[in-house]
Amino acid sequence: MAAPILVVAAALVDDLDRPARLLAARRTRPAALSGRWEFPGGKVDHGETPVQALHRELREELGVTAELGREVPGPDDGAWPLTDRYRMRLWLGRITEGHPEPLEDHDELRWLATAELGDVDWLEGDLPIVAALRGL
Ligand code: 9L3
Ligand code: MG
Repeated sequence: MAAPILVVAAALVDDLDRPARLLAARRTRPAALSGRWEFPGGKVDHGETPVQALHRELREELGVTAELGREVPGPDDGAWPLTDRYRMRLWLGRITEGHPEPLEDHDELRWLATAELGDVDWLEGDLPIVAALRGL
């Protein structure tokens, strides 16, 4: 089987030290994932570092610039397994420029408080990350 493709994403929070709210985005595509919520991000392109890719994705998908905080490591060598094709790395982030808008691949954004994290239908692969972030 081909090596899994690396995806990067951000848990955008209102405050990196004392996060109270987290930005969730509702996907519009592909059809199988449409309507499900996720941490914004996407695939790392050739010639990009994961962090460069994440900044590009946040600009393209939400129109924002963010300062990245710590990486939230997953169980698979630091990454979060998504499917047999994809694994994902995720960083905390805080928006420093721009107001987030669902510019591509999303049709709705929500700032969720801790008590609201279970209110949206997260992608399967993102659920364990949501659980890991609850402790924050
Ligand atoms: N994916 C899952 N959770 C996420 C992100 C950003 C992506 N938080 C999955 C959905 C797609 C694949 O990774 O199957 C590639 O993502 P994209 O490039 O379509 O955003
Ligand atoms: Mg994406």
